[in-house]
Amino acid sequence: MFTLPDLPYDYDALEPFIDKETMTIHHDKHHGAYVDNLNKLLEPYPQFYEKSIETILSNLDDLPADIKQGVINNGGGHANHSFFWNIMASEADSSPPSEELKDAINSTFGSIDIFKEEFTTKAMGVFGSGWAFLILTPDKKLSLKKHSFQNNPLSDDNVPILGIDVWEHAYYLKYQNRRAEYIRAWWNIVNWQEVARNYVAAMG
Ligand code: MN3
Repeated sequence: MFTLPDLPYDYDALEPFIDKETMTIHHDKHHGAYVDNLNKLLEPYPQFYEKSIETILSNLDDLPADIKQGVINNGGGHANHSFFWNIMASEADSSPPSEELKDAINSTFGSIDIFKEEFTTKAMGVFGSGWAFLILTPDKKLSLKKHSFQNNPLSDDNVPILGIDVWEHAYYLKYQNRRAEYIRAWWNIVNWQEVARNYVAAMG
């Protein structure tokens, strides 16, 4: 069985950029529902309870056809949100990118500022519900990618390094339709240490 992980900080830790009420509903209700639905889908196929969600999403062809799309949606939702909570931290706990990550971003995008601009443009360009990701491709290149719904980068053999949830449930209570304002605020609470760990792990 899959379980809803606790947030790695308090519900109000990301204030004032992401409010306590949004975090509570987003984690307990939205992420919670993805986990519940995933467990229900896998009931007839309990062998999948033994696998990690990352392994399942990396090998979608192993899934029975009748649950495949459901696992993409709900397993993706579980993996994406588990990832998302960890790449954020309170403003006090967020620190600048490590030298190694900074060098990689600089050589791919030109500078951290250009990277942030291009990432923001990607996130603004997601039509409807979805995510923007910084990924590491199989040939170990950093790249930006939009994903609809809960499709996870691992299913395309890419490793997520950083990502932002731009479903309206992630920001509507505080920012209503102002996605750009949410994204601008979000940069203040990126946990660059965790992002750097993701990068180092993906580089192998
Ligand atoms: Mn969400």
